[in-house]
Amino acid sequence: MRKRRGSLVVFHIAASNDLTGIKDSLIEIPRKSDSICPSNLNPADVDVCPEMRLMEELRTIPSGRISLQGNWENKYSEIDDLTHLRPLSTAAVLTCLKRRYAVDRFYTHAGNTLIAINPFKSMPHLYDERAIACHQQCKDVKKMAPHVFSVAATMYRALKRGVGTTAQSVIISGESGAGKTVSTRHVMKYLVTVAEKGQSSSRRSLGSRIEQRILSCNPILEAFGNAATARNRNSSRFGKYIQLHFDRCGAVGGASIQTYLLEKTRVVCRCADESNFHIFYQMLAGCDSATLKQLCLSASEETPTGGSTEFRIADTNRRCTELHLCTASQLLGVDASKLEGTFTHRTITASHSRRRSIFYKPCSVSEARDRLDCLSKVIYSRLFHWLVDFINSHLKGQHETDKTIGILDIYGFESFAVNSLEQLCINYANERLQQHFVTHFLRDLQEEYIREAIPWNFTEFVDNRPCLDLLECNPGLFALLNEECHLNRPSNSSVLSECIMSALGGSTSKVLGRPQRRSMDGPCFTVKHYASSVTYLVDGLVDKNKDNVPYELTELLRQSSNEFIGQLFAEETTEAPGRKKKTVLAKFKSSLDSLMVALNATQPHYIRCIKPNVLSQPSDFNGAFVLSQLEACGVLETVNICKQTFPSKILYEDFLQQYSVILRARRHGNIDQYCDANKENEMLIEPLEALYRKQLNLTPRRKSVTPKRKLRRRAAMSSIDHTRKLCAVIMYLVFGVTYATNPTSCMQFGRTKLFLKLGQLEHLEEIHEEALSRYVVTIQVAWRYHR
Ligand code: AD9
Ligand code: MG
Repeated sequence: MRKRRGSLVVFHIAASNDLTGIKDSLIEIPRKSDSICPSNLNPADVDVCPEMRLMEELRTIPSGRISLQGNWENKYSEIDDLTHLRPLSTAAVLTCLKRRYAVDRFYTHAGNTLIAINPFKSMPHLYDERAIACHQQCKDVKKMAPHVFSVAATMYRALKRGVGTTAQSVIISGESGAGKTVSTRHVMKYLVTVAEKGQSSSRRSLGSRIEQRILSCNPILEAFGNAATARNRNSSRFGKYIQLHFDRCGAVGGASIQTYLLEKTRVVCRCADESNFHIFYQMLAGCDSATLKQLCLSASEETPTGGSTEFRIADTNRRCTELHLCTASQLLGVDASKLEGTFTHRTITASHSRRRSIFYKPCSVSEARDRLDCLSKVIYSRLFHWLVDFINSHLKGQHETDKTIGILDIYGFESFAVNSLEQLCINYANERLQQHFVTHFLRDLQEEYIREAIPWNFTEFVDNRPCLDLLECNPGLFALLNEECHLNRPSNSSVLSECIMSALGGSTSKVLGRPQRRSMDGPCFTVKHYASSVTYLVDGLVDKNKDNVPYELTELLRQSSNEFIGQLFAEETTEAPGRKKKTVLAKFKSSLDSLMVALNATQPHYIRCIKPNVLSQPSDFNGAFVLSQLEACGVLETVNICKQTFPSKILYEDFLQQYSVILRARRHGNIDQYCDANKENEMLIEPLEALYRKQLNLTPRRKSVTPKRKLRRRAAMSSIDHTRKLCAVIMYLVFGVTYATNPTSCMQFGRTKLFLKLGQLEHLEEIHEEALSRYVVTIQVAWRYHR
């Protein structure tokens, strides 16, 4: 180890994406006494060797000569944004996250994405009123440590600023148990609190009602839609997109909730060690004895436990007694014998020569059992949707505005021992979100830079389009399964599996194949999702996709003497026999299409929730497990791109409209002089002109410029150029020397837009507010003077 001018000299990892190329190179970092804080951290300071333990975790990577010097661990934990890592490597990213996690810094920026690692322990001070107030008061997000509130604060400010796309959204993704739902709650709490605080006291009392309603809808929805699974004791079994509507002053005017595919099969069947929806247990534990009696329940009642299907069958047989039938018919408000009839006989309608005949065909035991299950599922799912509609009707605002913030919390990626249609849908939803990220950020952004003529090195990224094509295109998996449903014939799993493999899984297919090892009973196929490969059991796919609800069952419930049950089935959506029914996959796809349309109309923000270990334990950071999640969502590519990008973009006209007041407010004194923006501009433009031309590559080649050409060029450029010049002047006024010495560190001039670095817009906004108040005061003074 050598020392250079009192600074430590260390080995650091080569700028490769793995640890294989470890080499000792020398870099200099500040002395120990130098203060290192996120805002003044020099990127060069963060080159640190990862320790040996990291190497052990990344078993695939051969160990090399590494040594740790000084208090390096602290240096890593100070890095707030992974784009500051030099060199950027997988190991550096992982070490940084691990160090931060060890000192309870669970949030880290990865450019435009916030990485949130689940602490799995209660940290109330991180989310209390003080934390909210701190984020609300701080105008520049760059000055704050990364936090879920900083994403919410950025969205709220952008919404209030009202420049460019005002509608905002945050897409919270990650695997099951990673912390999406908890993050959603925090974002909502922040927005609602800040919006409420900003109102006058009279408006606040009016507004607080809606705000309280918005916050209290979460526990209700979670009671009915969440359940304990093997991966998460409070797993969301439905997806939700919550849109908060704001008025012009930034107060919450209303909200709406859109839900996606409730996993209703959980009511009747689930894996071992998993539970039913929370509400069943909550009711048994919390209802008073009179209510329990009314519902024919006792506190000692067992809800059916999970288990294999054979277990379930025995359970069902034991439970379906005469008494149960009577109780069910009494509660549902239908005739017991009619109810029994819907389980035991199917109705067949035949039409011939203008006459319709109805036949009743006895059902087999398994068919009767399916019908019983179907009854439970359909009642529960209708109840859930009624609840969502009810909540929505109470959150509806007076006026719809385009000032909205959407929060998407959708079930995390799933891969179980046995995967069926539910997992196929859940993983498809995650593929769509990943594709949104890929297209919106990794591809479109890079393409836009090229279009706008901004110097750019295109970064390659992993596109999950092939997997989506396999699932949703025609021919594709969904099309095949839907067709099988419409053929209306008993489906044979082996034949269907072969059909899928031969139609879609040719030797060239990179995303569909046969399972590597036999893990499930029955034919199955493996899809290579962006997160990992998942093997799906073919058995049951078609039936679940059909999701047939016997017509006679819904008809019976529609005529229920129980008003509420009758209401649930009043607007009968079940098609009468003979009509082609939309499958579950088709419905789910179209609901995701609409979601994507909604998201595309917003300025998206991303939170990637990461699960630090499989067992959901606090203070346990499993490097390999975290790495697989980071790789799956392309964090390294994101960081690479964000390092170079200018995340805020704004049309020149919008920029001037919003910030030209900064120009005017610069000058004090006489109002006439003050308003003479042109004079001011000319004074500032001159010194900037050369710099500006250089940046735009407009410097004319001396020899070729004749006076005539010069005049023509000036005339042509003057109108577009003038706008850009004014933008440059404003940037100079706000960012001063930083801008003058290195303009590209702040901004880039595109053909139509100005591109700014992270945090610049917030800083501009701060100056803008200050300028605005000064300008208003000056006008008031001048007005008084003139009077
Ligand atoms: V799933 O896809 O719905 O199965 P989520 O939603 O990603 O999953 P969830 O938000 O429910 O996971 O978090 C799982 C558990 O992690 C919670 O029940 C908490 O016990 C724990 N958690 C998550 N985030 C935090 C946090 N910020 N602080 C403390 C947390 N604990
Ligand atoms: Mg959840």
